[in-house]
Amino acid sequence: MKLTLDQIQSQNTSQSAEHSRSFDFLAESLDKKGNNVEELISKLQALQIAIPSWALGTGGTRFGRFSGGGEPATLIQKIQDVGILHALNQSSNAVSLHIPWDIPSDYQSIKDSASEVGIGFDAVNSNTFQDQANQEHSYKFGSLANSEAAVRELAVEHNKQVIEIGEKLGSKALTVWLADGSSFPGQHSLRKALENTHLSLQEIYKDVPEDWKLLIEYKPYEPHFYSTVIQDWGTSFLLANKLGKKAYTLVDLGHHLPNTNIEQIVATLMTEGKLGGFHFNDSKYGDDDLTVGSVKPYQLFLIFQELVKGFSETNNPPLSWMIDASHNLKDPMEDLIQSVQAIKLAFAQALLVNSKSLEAAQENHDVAGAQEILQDAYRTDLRPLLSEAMRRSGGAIDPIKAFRSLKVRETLIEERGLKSIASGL
Ligand SMILES: [Mn+2]
Repeated sequence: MKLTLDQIQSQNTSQSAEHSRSFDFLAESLDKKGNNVEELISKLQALQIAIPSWALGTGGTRFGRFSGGGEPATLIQKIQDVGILHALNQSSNAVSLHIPWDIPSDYQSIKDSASEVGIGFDAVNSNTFQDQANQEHSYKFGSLANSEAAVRELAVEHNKQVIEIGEKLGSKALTVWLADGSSFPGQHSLRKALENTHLSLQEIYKDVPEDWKLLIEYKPYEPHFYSTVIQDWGTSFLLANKLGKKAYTLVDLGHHLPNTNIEQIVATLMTEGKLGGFHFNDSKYGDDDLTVGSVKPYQLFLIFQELVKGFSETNNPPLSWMIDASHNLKDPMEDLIQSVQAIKLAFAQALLVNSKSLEAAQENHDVAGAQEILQDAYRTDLRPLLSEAMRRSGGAIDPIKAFRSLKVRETLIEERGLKSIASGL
């Protein structure tokens, strides 16, 4: 299935009068406050968030999985789904592949299907947290951190293969998330596990092309519940620094203990020029993989406020923006549309913050004033601005509404059947 511009514009026609009214009203009030509305729109149009290939099928929990029907069973179908999302919101022009769930069999046809719907390839993700069929050694007791050299070599080799696959597709980053850790005190040597990880990453780093980034993800717990080798941003940052200029820290919002000040982590990493990428999601308790902005939208805004400031005030390079969520209740595509909208909304709100007034309030220790400035931006309803940016780019004024009235899921079920199941989680 492919959505055409005509289909989307026919959806927009019925909403355009109401949209124009609310956009004009917003634009006028933004303008009065000294904002450059055209500049805001072009920044929103430029923001592109990569869609992870594993999020296009229904996610599961360890208790069960309830498939929604019409799921993409092949990589080409996954790319087609990202194409549909991009057609609707004009903000999802890349897919982030997970290897080995999505190893291309025919590179040219994969690239052709992607370019047909205007999709590129963002970071490729390696997987050493599960054993593959007929694998020679097991990752049960760790991969890059394993005490056995043969297991470490296998895991290093896998990462090198993932880089090769990414190069053929035009990716520019490898994301490494390790499940390595221990579930019981004394299970392994904490120092040796870290040192083995460092040495293994050094081997992988040698194969990272000069114009690539190695993104090191961290997570405090799960699947192990006593220690995780790369447990926090500090450990990731330490390894990235040891490895060199191609290595960066990747922040996954769900990979923090409750109440961690993630915006402060962003600020610190950007000061050091070592923030490489983002995995967006939301969480209430842990790595819940909930829709971005569904639980803590104010925190998301505060994070974006640091990102926006960081981009203008530090030399931190551009980031890989990706969603990393996969839930088991919603239509995965509607969930992704909501996530991308939440990211753009937080970004737009952050762009609205009057940085000069905020700095003045900070200099004058005007604590209440600083809060007023932040919350004035956060509490401005910018949804018509998002709609206008999408409309001008050829997308839908309301992507969820369009997804539903164009009967995307129904058509996909017709095409692929009710029982088609996506590879991956
Ligand atoms: Mn992640």
